Amino acid sequence: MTTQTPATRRVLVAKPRGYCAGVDRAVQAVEKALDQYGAPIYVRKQIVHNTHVVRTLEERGAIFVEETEEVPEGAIVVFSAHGVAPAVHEEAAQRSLRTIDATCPLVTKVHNEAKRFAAKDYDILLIGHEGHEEVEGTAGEAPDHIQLVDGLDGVQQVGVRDPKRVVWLSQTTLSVDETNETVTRLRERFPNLIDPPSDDICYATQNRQVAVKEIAAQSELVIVVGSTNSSNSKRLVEVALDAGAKASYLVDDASFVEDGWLDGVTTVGVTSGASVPEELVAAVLARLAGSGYDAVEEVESVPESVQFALPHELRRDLRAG
Ligand code: 2E6
Ligand code: F3S
Repeated sequence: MTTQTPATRRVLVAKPRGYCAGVDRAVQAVEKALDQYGAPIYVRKQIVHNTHVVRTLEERGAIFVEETEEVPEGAIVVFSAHGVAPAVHEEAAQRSLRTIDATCPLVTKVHNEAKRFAAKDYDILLIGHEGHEEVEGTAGEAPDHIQLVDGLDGVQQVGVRDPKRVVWLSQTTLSVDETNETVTRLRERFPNLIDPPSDDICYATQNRQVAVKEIAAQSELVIVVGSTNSSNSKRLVEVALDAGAKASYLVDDASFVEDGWLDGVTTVGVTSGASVPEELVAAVLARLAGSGYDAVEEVESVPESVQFALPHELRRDLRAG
């Protein structure tokens, strides 16, 4: 008679995961503004799309508002990492607000591309998710020249003035594979479509997708830590499913992990979006260890070492102070 030993339950943790350079810079900008100027510091929109980050900063004295009109005259307001339209800068100046712009430099790069192509009178097809703050900010740079293409379904709705003068740009946090498909379809309609001068989907989005693909191919279940309004985190769930995971879920923290998800699962993959503090991943690993998944292996797919300097307004005052 042969006895079967149960397969070892294990966890594969993707690397890179979690904070990107733009999120680290934006969160630090609020923290350092609180240290330098004292509470309250106003922040327009969620500084990054993570409920835990927002709550922690609120506990330290940050006040999150939807629009600059909610900020008292003369107060300090931080603009979120997702960027703002020029009209928002103008409103803030009219209200004499002191602004700290925590827009990720890689979002600013896309704004600059939009301005440059609009100045040359190109039609710009901006691939992105309708209603997302980043897309609203980028489109606000040149509303007369930019049309939103929200995935494959948006391709047929686009109309351009001159098919020889059309460029596509994108939101920074899209699925690389889905965007390639959208571009292929756009190019079928507009064969002279120009590519962005460099990738708009940022390094952090791309690397986290490469890393989740690697663990998803070996896992029955992939848990992605991230908030429900985080575009890049949601894309990791889709990419994991496409890469072969039987199931994948987005969780804000360990308390959302359900026992039923683990039925019959030997290997669990774990990763996190670019706006997610590492302590939330550690808590998910502890939760899984409590269910017998205590063999943990980190799978590094791409080395990452990008860092950004703090916003210049803050650096100036930190130097002076
Ligand atoms: C700014 C730009 C891109 O929803 P999304 O993925 O865009 O945002 P976060 O805050 O979850 O991720 C970081 C980020 C900030 N990505
Ligand atoms: Fe910037 Fe990309 Fe992070 S655009 S905020 S580096 S996800």
